[in-house]
Amino acid sequence: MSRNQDLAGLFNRAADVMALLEENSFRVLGTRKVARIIEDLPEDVKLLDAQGRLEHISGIGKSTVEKIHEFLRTGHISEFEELTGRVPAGVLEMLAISTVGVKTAHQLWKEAGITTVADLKKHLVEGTMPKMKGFGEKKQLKIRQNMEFMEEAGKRIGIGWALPLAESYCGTLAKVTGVSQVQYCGSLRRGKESVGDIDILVCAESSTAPAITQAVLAHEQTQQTLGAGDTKISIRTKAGLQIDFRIVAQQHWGAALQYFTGSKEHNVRLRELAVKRGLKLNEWGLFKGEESVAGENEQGIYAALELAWLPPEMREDRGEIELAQLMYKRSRGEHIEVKDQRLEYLGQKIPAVWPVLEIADIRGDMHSHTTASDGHCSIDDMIAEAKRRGYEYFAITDHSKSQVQANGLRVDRLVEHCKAIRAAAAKVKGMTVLAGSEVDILADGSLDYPDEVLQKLDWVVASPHAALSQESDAATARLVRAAANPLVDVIGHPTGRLVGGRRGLEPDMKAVVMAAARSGVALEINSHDLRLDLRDIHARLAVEMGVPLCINTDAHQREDMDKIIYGILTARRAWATAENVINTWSWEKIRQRRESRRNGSFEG
Ligand code: DGT
Ligand code: CA
Ligand code: CA
Ligand code: ZN
Repeated sequence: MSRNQDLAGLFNRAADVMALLEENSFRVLGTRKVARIIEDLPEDVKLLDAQGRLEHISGIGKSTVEKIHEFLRTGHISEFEELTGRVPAGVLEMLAISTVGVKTAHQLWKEAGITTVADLKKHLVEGTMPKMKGFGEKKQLKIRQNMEFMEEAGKRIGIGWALPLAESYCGTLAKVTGVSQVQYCGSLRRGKESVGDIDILVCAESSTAPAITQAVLAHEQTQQTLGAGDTKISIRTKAGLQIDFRIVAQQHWGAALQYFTGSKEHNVRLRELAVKRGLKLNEWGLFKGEESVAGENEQGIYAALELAWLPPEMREDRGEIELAQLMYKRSRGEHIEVKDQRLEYLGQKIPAVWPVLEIADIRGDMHSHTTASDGHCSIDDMIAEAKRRGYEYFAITDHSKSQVQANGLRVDRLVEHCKAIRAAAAKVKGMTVLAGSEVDILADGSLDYPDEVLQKLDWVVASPHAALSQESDAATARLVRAAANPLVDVIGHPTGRLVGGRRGLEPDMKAVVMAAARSGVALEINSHDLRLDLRDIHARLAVEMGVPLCINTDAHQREDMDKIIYGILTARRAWATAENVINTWSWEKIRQRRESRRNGSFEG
């Protein structure tokens, strides 16, 4: 929800300003924490406020509520503006350069008198930087390189780019003699929709470093080395992405894996748990004094902290630590009581081992296109591909008539198309082929085909494509209305957002999820790496409220079906297990639910 993001941005920015002004560090931390809480809210702050629920959110105190009120009234927070006025705008801009943290910016400002990014660049290029402690040639070069990179690339890289690239480097390194394991970490391993850089861990003795360096440099995507030592190699790829490789010995592998996977917030919590037990946790291991307690594998570290191991996608400090504590207890046969509100919905279902959702759990793709609308492959080709993947069912859902630019089908063409799909289906053994539609949800929430037409289809995905910048209230009403139609099986890419591109609809997602819960419609996680819609926090809301998800690829050609992995990663970030995803069920189970919704006997 972008209003929440804008508000969180103000708190984050204020925390930066406070740090630059050397305010009390508790105040800085507290402000950052509030920013994170707001960022993670699955509902619009305006709505929460209107319903008087703002003050009940843990971590949001009275003074924060007052600030939020001011923001909702005026769009700004005067206390923060007053603070920001005390720092030159250019100094704040510098913080966007990676490797320029608050400390460095403060130093540049106070010691060198540099107050603009342009001025900073000039000093770096001309070598006129005043001498300062901890500000040697190396650091200067790094800042300069990062500035140049920012000018080139500007923003974060989508997971659809980063994951194949990381896998390619990992594949290359796995073949190097002396390398026993390779794993990408960081935000990529956590399955985030976009990443700042790629972090790769290589398990080997440091004597292998030269061979590893050689292999990295020989990779066809490597453009430039930023640094190469015995334990760390940094490069820039041709696409402008930075990759950091770290070489780690076997006995530190698990600790390094855990540390570099993050998130930083998750790690901070783990370190606190370690400290409480008189232990020290870092990227080398978990230590009691000098003695190593754990470090060779991740499980050992979690277990020593009395936590169950959790999938990387859940490590965002969004309640997973509390869950891991309960899972650990349960695995040891202890009675558990759930007090944490966020965990309540899991209730007595808290497992001893988290049942990680896998690609193999997916039994069918329920949203795809053919040349009948804007796809690139025939009905037969798409069916063959689904069959090749071992799917038990497969839905062909071309666009409806309003999608003129996508060659959407008028009713007469839809009838013909369904005939063709069913004829093709009759030739397929062992896979149920569904003749469906991706029907447009029009701006007012009505559908692009009348009910009589939808009634005849085997599968109905309803998605918004146009009017994606409408007001939030209108977007809510639109999606709620579409969700209420029992002829709709799935709401496809519910917001229409594009990662790093279009904001899409910004409905009151809780209202949409509640409408889905009432009607029994599933909500899609569209797996296309540029969509990932529902996004993680919204899908989490669906899971918490018992609304099933449907993970589809929206394939427009055979190879698009590979993109299912991105949907799976997003679903894991939403704490979904196979149970929460309808297309891990048998077709018979889906069909029965569909029947009951269509004949009015469905009961939540
Ligand atoms: P990104 O690259 O912006 O998408 O996000 P990450 O999470 O990959 O962050 P990155 O690349 O800066 O660092 C990789 C991991 O290293 C991060 O997930 C956790 C760990 N890490 C980095 N900085 C810190 C820190 O200051 N404290 C702790 N505890 N861990 C850190
Ligand atoms: Ca990273
Ligand atoms: Ca990194
Ligand atoms: Zn669509």
